[in-house]
Amino acid sequence: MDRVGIIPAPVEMEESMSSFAFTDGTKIFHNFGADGEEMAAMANELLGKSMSVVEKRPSKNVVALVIDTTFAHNEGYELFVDKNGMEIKAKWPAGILYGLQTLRQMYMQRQVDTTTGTNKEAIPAGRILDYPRFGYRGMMLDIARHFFSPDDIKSLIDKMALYKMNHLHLHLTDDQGWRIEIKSWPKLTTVGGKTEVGGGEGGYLTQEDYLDIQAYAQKRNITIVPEIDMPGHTHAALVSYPELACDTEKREHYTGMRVGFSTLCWKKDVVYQFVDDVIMELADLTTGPYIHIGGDESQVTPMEAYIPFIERAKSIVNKYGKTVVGWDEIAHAKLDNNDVVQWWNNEKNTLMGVEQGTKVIISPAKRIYLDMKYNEDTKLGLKWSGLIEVDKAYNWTLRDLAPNIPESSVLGIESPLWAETTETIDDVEFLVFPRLCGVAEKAWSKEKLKMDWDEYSGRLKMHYPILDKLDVNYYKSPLLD
Ligand code: TNX
Repeated sequence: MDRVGIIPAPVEMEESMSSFAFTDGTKIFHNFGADGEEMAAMANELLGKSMSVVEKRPSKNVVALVIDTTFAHNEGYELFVDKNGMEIKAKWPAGILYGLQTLRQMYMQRQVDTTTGTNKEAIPAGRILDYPRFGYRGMMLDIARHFFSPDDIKSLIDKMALYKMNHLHLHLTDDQGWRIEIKSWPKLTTVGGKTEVGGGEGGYLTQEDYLDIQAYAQKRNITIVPEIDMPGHTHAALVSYPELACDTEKREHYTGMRVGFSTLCWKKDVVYQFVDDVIMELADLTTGPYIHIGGDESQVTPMEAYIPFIERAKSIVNKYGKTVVGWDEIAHAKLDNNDVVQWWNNEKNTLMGVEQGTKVIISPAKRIYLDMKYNEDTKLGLKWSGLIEVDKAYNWTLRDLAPNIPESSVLGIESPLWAETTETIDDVEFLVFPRLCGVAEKAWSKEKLKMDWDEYSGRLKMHYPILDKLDVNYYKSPLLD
């Protein structure tokens, strides 16, 4: 088993001297009813097989998916392989899914192994015990600066799932576009969704699209975290409904890349009615616990207005039963231990949150912003927080980067992809992969005292053929040659 490069690195792995080879007669057994049926179908999908499901567990040639409620780790799993077959044991179906993703990585690597005499259907025997370091392992996709279709979003979900990520934060609104249908304010999308950076045609998710994406994600144990950015980053809303601005002037669409010039008018009742309506509809659609209220770069909202605005937005989110997440600026407001601060830029802000008891999502721009260029020659991306080669996105520890943020406050790690420069999902993939693989490892695997780039990069190299097979347009770093 140690010949295979699993990412994120499992907690424990032992190899034994045999293997199990799939044949046409390999069966799937499970012990968890309708959910088990679904998981068996997922196993076939992930492995590209059509194994039939049997009710009685055979002694040989079987893939057994076993829920054991006494297993110690909620999202963890144990994968056991010997010559008679394999068993994935977990407390939750999510753990079974992660065991399958590990198996899928091993299987795909074997499929492309060109060593003579290898049986491409053979999985090395051994045992893996695995469970995550953090419960929040995420990526953010900005569909406001450029719009990406439900199919694009689903294809990204598939790839996140392979690396055991479990939260997809969708940045749904910004100056350039409003991308989620709100039935009580229809012009947000019919007007505000019409364009994007560069003047392309934009687009938006209907509520039906959103539900469909959410259900697709849920099957892969991924929770959608929707973001409505406010009070800044709201030009598209102001274009749609000028009464939400202090000056009520009619505005033109904005298709550039500047930030920090728009604000909802904090003095107006209609603005709070608007926020209430939007959050009510979104909370109603969303199955996950979080609603992200943005709160970043509100440079034209005076601080004495920003603070009460955020507090009011928070109370609306809480009223609809959801937990607030916001960019680190929101920690200027009064928060409590149900809230979550997303550290992207300012450690001081983040600590103001921690002092109020909030949880923290780690998203440092200088290390894991996926929209930063890899090097000076990278055509896509920005570089305001630096150039981020694949090693720089991996070689950090929480202790080095944020010695004052206690690990007990950390919910997890999320890597954002801002989409100012990415017009297509191929562009997105180029910036996301392979950096996201390393971020997934940081969020899942035990933190090592010293980051071992040599060891990691060896494993990462073994994922190139997997990414090729999945048709991912990834960046081939010269560091891995
Ligand atoms: C800063 S990160 C922003 C975004 C931009 C991004 C570009 C954050 C909370 N705000 O509005 O898209 O930089 O990297």
